[in-house]
Amino acid sequence: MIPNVDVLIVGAGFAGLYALHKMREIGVSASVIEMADDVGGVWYWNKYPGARCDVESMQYSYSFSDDLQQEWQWTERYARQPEIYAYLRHVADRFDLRRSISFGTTVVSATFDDADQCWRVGTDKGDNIAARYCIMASGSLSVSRLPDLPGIENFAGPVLHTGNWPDNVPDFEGQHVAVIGTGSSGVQTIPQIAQRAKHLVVFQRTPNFVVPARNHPLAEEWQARWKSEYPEMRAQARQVGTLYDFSDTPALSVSPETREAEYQRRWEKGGVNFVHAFKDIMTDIAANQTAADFVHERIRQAVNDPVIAERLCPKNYPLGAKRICVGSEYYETYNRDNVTLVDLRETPIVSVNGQSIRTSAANHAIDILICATGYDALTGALMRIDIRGQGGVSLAEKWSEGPRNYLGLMSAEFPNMFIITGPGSPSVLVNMVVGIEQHVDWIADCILHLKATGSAGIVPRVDAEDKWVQRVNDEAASTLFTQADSWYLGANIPGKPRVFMPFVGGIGRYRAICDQVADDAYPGFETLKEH
Ligand code: FAD
Ligand code: N01
Repeated sequence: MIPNVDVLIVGAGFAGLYALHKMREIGVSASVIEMADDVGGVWYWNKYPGARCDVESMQYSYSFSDDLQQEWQWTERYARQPEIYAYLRHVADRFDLRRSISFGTTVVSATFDDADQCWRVGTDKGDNIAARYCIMASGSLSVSRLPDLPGIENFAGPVLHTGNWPDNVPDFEGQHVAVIGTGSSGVQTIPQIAQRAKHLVVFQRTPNFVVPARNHPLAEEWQARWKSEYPEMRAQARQVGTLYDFSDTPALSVSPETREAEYQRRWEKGGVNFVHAFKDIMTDIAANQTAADFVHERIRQAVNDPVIAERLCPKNYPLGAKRICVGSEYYETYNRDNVTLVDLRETPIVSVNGQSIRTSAANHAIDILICATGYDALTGALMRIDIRGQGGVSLAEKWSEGPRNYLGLMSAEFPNMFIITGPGSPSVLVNMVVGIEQHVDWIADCILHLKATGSAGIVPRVDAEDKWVQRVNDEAASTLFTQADSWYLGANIPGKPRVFMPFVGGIGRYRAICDQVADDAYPGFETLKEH
């Protein structure tokens, strides 16, 4: 049985591992519960061909230990999944974290005990653990979602989800493979599968904007120089998330030629940096259209068949309002003879049968079905746990109209439960390792403050929470982010409330707000007195 602890952490990805290390550092007892049989989180589950990060490896890594960042060698500009997984395994071993992690165990309930002022956490193994604090490091993109296709349960071959990829995957060679979904996961895996499969059919519902990665091996000297500059680089990243080349110039303030040249320069360098070519791309639809037009032209250049090229051009939402994708040879893949693109808006799937997928226009013979169909993002992992706060109030009921919390960190009536990179925080809009470290450090300071002041805990006030939720909504409404049916809004999950969940104000501003709250002795929160 898992023993009682001061801090119970759910999840052993980037967030849970650092939280455990930090809790030990501040001298509180902590343990982690993880449903997988190893550490890694996303990088344990997403073993699909082509999986890699799209924040550069030198930045998509922890900053909390200089020894760690100096000794670890990345091999590519954007590390592949096996390398990031190896890195997280190394972190677990290097900091002796495994002895406090219970693997293969799922947290199913967490109930606040008003009398004893602690959380009582239940698992699928029958544990009942008392912990004063809970840290929900359960992930923003950890609950994968299969599509509701008529007859999918009758499909005779393997049905794989990119976010829950098994170790023993059948060889794609000589097989008829289908990929449903063209978000970041589909974009990464489609070119890889196309190289192996006899035939690949891509079922696209909405095309995405895909910028080239321009991935390459990392030169020794370049990595050494970067490491020597880590103190300054990490300090900057704490303000901006990722060290992109941010512009202060509005897109329409320059000539079309200058604009084109700037887009071209960024296109050639590769990566998400493209979106930061002008300062108003995510706030002004006319500015945004110039970037979209540029990408449309690149698609038309890359794809030989003009009809297929038009199908691949996203036209009904602003660039960046759905998470921009970073790909390698993505558009070029549609020039291959063994790849077919099916536009589900023209010809929807009618049924899945034993060995085929039937659309309104054709029957496609399929041996292996790959679903790159995304996640119940940001709230999904929390909603799967029966979380009950003061007086038995249910988090799922409280959030039924959309997530409500203060600073994205804690929800009123749920004392001592901290949420890492969840809704109401910059979360998935920034380099998530930076967001994770900021959250964990803030939580550690908060726990130390509570200990120093002899408090049994902390809980947000409802009025502070209401104001924060309003602010998150208002800031999002002033951008173009709300103008697409994205998972940021829960639009990919039938019945999920349509609320833009992350805080769009950036990690620097957000950090300043959180720090100010801590410096001012936690206004907007109430502390619990020891009984
Ligand atoms: P996760 O890594 O999701 O870990 C959460 C863990 O909690 C999981 O292991 C899960 O099994 C466990 N868990 C959940 N519920 C329970 C429960 N009830 N009981 C027990 N265990 C539970 N972000 C970037 O900033 N840059 C990138 O380049 C980038 N690339 C990505 C690529 C892919 C393929 C994906 C899917 C995401 C990517 N992300 C990227 C986002 C990614 O989610 C974060 O960067 C980061 O890995 C999140 O770490 P985490 O620890 O918060 O969550
Ligand atoms: O998921 P998605 P993802 N029938 O939700 C389609 C991170 N990530 O796993 O847009 C047909 O983006 C759906 O279509 P539509 C990153 O933050 C990063 O790709 O809903 N199609 C869409 O095309 C990313 O944003 C990397 O119309 C269906 C696709 O499936 C997030 O994870 C790599 C369907 C889902 O796209 C999620 O990415 C991978 C249906 N019933 C992931 N249901 C990096 O490169 C869904 N779709 C860093």
